Amino acid sequence: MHWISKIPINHHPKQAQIKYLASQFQLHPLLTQHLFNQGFSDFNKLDAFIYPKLSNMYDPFLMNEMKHAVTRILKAIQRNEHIHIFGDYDCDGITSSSILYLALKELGAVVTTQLPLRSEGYGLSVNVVQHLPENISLIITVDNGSSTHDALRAAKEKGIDVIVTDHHEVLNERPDCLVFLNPKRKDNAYPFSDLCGAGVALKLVQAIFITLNRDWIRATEPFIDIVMLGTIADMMPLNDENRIFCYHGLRKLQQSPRKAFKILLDALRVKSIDSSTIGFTVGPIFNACGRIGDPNLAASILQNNEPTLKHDMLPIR
Ligand SMILES: [Mn+2]
Repeated sequence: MHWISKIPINHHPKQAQIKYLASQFQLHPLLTQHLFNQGFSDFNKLDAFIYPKLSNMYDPFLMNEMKHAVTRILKAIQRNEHIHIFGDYDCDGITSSSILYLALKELGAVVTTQLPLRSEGYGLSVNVVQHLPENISLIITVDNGSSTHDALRAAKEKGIDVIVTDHHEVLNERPDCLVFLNPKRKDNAYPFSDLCGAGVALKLVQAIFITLNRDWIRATEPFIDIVMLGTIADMMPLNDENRIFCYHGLRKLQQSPRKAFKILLDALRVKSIDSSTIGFTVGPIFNACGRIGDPNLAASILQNNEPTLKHDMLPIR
């Protein structure tokens, strides 16, 4: 066991605190010492690690430009503007667009989603912008948009506002869009930069609910299984805020799965669910939709409260 510290507990300079934490959490002193050495060195930090809590999610307004994003979206809802969510064809794109769609729909928005086919290429393109229905006045990208400068210019020329929400590295300057949400932007102020696209979408939803004075934990919790799927399928590190999403998302999937997941898990005859089930079974099914078919179909299953799974969508056994 290579991770065990070479310092025996009785010689550790903080042995009193480690023993105290071990007794408080009823952990083996050796494990507590290891966690202590990994930075879980006081009661609150260890408590947050062992019992991940939705209330420990970060303030979404720490993300640069979040307030501006919320203001524009609420204005669009109030004015009955047509909001168009544009995602990506992989599982993260499917999940991020579905989270935002479901939340905005619940708030009474006029909203549609679109994921490109793989043959159409990644990200918002000039071609997509040019073929949008006339009445769209706000595009929200999810899981893409940080480097799509030509498409943003085309949208600007058509008078369409664009809120870019993304988590990919920002290759050039800030894209020329109305709002730019990305925990990887160079001047990022958000404390955790390893969110996936679905994670960024969830932070936006959380910020909208906070602004509307809703109980944001109760309002955000219904999407926790979807953000978990996006986070694991996009191979994000399962620490920090991602750990909160995945802990609660996996529990929800285990205890009270939404209908779409229930049908899928029943078809797969999956009994117990952990991150490997998502990473090696459920995630690849959603990713495959974008690889060999139409990812919009997979998204519609998550976005529909009464989904049906067609027989030809089941994996071959
Ligand atoms: Mn992604």
